[in-house]
Amino acid sequence: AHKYKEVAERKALYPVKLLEKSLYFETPCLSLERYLLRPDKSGIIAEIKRKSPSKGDINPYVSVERTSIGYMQAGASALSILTDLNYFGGKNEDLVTARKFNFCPILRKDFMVDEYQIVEAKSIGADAILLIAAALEPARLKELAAFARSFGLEVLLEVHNKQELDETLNEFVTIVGVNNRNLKTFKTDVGLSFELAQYIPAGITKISESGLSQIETLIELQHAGYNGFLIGGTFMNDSRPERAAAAFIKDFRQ
Ligand code: IGP
Repeated sequence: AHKYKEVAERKALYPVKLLEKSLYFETPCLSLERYLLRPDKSGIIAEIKRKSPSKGDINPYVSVERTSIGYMQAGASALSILTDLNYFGGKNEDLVTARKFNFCPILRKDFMVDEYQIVEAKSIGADAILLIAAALEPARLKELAAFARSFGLEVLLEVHNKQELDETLNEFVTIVGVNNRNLKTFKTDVGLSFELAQYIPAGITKISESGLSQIETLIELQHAGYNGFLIGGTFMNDSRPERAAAAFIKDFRQ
């Protein structure tokens, strides 16, 4: 609910007409899907988040510039930047910063409820947005997905169970992420990704999200058909997340 208020406030300050002047409207988006599948990349989407509802403070003073450059150099396929302030301590400027120093696709991680946030995502240089099945009616999710695609933004659909997947998958979605974190208990169970893999249609790029910390798990997930891995905490818990990412990705590639 805080999202609607926040969006209304920003809309008043920065109307769509103003956002549309951003140079990024003239720049095509990079394809998250394509970068996940690139053989010279790792398939890892490396995340920047300062805090979270489940962990509290994680890395509140992280340097977005150093971390995002380091993630890219470590071989991340893409970056995930939290822009939600209330729960995750992020802001739009974090994504703007990451964009300035990086060539890889950037996922704007936020709770999307309004078209305005999608225009905003494009205006700050994002390449993809997250739509959470648990937070949106299927028809509404489809509208937002279509709207995002009209700007060239790719859509990552996040699901927690088969029902959400069946109800919300639509033709505007090319990437599905299974979030291993239970939203009620905040516990993660990678078993969920293994369970749901069989229900995600062929041709959709599959991502496993949350609670990933072991190389062996990633390899098993690859065997189960996953093309991408969204990793936050495992990197962000280090005072130098880019160093943790470099070590992890190096091991993963061996
Ligand atoms: C990363 P982890 O357990 O590696 O830190 O998780 C990512 O999956 C998680 O931050 C996330 C998230 C979200 C955050 C997944 N879906 C939706 C905010 C909103």
